[in-house]
Amino acid sequence: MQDLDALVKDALAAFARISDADELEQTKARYLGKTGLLTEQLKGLGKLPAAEKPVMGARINAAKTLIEQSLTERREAIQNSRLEAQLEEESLDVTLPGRGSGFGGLHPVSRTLERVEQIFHSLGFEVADGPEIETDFYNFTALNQPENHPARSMHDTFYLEGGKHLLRTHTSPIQVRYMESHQPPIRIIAPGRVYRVDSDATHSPMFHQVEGLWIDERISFANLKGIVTEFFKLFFERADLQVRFRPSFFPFTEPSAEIDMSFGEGWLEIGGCGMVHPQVLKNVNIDSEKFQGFAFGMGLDRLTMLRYGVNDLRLFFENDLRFLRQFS
Ligand code: 2NM
Repeated sequence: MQDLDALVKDALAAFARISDADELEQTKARYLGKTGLLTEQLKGLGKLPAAEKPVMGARINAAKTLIEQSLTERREAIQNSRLEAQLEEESLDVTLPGRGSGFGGLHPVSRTLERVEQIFHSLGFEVADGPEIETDFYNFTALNQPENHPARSMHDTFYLEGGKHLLRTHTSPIQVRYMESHQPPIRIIAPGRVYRVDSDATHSPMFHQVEGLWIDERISFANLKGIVTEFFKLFFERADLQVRFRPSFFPFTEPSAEIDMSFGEGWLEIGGCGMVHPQVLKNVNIDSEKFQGFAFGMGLDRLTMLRYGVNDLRLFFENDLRFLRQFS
């Protein structure tokens, strides 16, 4: 029969080395389990002479108590250190300052729009708005765009299912709606998103336009030239900026012109304009004998590219913060 004191010492030393709960329970089985070392001692009692049984029995029980106590202590110690490690890991310093949420900035095209609105406001224009989903009437028919005009094809215009509605291809329908509900004098700009079936470095299927409209008695092409030239000088902050009006054609204006500008190094096409076609005025019940007016249109994205020196239109719509942060 193995020495009991040595067995207890052995068990206590084994428990002390263990810091894993599962391993501790396995080691417990080695001493206190059904076939454990201490249990074997108890089984051996039967073979002892009757006189030695009580003494040996008491000794074995004392040893068992010692081992069980040590086991309980070790269990608690392991549990405590596990809890402490967990608390340490999950600790949260609620007194630390917040990380902050950063400040957003305006998209460069929005900055351009604000600038355009501010300049035209200073020239006496109001801002008008309208739906991006339009009918064929407001987008084309009212604007004197013939039925067979290529812009009306599926190839160039996004039609909604059913074919009754489309995504506006310019902001002119805003002006048609405004003329329908207001009599002259009318002096508005109509900014917003427009949509065309087109996509490359200089064309996006969605882009931004601003159009202007001034209708009153005795409004002439000279007024158009004055307003447009003044706008571009203010927008680009260049008093030496040149503006040129090159004859062109639009169904909704007559005469019509392309607007070119120059800082002294060649000409850049920057917009279109003309005197509103009498048929357009008739379509919205404005007396075309009494009133005339001019209209013009330009791309806000293109204005933004020129002002900030951006060479790829698609950068505006990729939402890459490395690009966008450069403008705020
Ligand atoms: C342009 C060029 C020329 C234009 C015409 C009208 C309306 F509604 F009065 F007829 N709005 N915008 C117009 C005229 C737009 O953009 C290049």
